Amino acid sequence: MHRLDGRRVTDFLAAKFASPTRSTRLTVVLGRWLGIAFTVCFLTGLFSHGLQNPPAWMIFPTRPVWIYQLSQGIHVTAGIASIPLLLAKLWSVYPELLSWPPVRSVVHGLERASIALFVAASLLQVTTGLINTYKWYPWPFPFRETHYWLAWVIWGSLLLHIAVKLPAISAHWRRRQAAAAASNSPVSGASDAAVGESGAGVPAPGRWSRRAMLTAVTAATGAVVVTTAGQSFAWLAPLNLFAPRKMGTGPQGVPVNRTAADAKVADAAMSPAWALLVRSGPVTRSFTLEQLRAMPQHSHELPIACVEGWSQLASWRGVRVRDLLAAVDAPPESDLHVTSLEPEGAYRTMSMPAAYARDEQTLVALELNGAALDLDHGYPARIIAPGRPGVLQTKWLQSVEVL
Ligand SMILES: Nc1nc2c(c(=O)[nH]1)N[C@H]1C(S)=C(S)[C@@H](COP(=O)(O)O)O[C@H]1N2
Ligand SMILES: [Mo]
Repeated sequence: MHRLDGRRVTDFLAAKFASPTRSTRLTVVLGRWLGIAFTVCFLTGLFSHGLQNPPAWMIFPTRPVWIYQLSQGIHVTAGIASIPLLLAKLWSVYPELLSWPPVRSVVHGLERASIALFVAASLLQVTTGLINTYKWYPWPFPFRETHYWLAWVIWGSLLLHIAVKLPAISAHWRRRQAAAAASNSPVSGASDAAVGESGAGVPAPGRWSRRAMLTAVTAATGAVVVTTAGQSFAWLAPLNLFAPRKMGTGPQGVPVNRTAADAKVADAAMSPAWALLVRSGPVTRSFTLEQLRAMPQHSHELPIACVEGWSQLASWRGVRVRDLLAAVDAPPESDLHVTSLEPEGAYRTMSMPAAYARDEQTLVALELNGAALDLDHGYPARIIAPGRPGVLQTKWLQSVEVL
């Protein structure tokens, strides 16, 4: 029997998967792209999280009205793009992940631990994020909180990783430097020495050049972006093959996230006794659908922009929220508490900061694209406000109260 020798195993694996395409330069180039994609995801993610769980200093931009549609479309698209980039980057370094002994010193051990954390958190982040865009939640933890905290874990471990690898990164930042570094003294690992090439690299027969590898990664990234971004960006909608929601589908030409049947509101929403309750302090009024229709009606083109990335511009018509506030003598500068007829669940209640409540485009919508709201779009009345995540555009209204 042979004793299992770790070094032998990893040397064997490294030799088996060796490719002259792998080099520090390739890793740095991929790392740059991935770094950009992750930074974009992080910043747009913070914005989205802040809109839903606002810290005290949060600002709530309402113009342009498509600001959240844009930022969340970019968030989901950059997240999808980072999947092929992350896989390619892992491919470019994994002989190093297999190097033996696994820990050479305390610093080396810490560095590897941070990389393990970064890789695990990143893979979990992009796969759960992707699955989430398919409206599938096959896990017991709350998605948004987990997604948010994983982002900080990724960011922390990434900064540590960049700090540790700074010498290699700066030596291979420019193509010319990289060529020199590869032929003189490889900064990290034996991969550069094995390459024995310069610049874009002359491949050994039967091997890919680095440029071919980068072209393939670019093509793969471009392909996943182009076939999914049409859920968020109308001009790419015809190419939307894989994103789960298609623009222009669903009742009244707008996709539905959760139907009235799913939300168990159909009976309450169809009830002839329905009336919208509006309250400010001691003043309470209730408005029947007829009374709401008798008030001044306003029309606005506003998007539904789901946190899951799909969005759709639509034409909404209804009563200004600030007119309803005036009817109960509330100042337009009021934070609101809105409830849905929905009996339970996270969508039942919604807080609306004054920035939206006072906005002339924030409506209690009664119509969508020229007809009374479909039951699945929130009949008899729903909220539509500029610049807000779809999840806060509450359907099947019950009450609007000043906090
Ligand atoms: N009461 C209630 N409002 C709701 C929801 C819900 O499930 N219940 N879904 C929200 C989500 S996540 C989105 S993206 C939008 C979608 O609106 P639509 O179904 O009319 O397209 O409604 C929002 N309003
Ligand atoms: Mo949503």
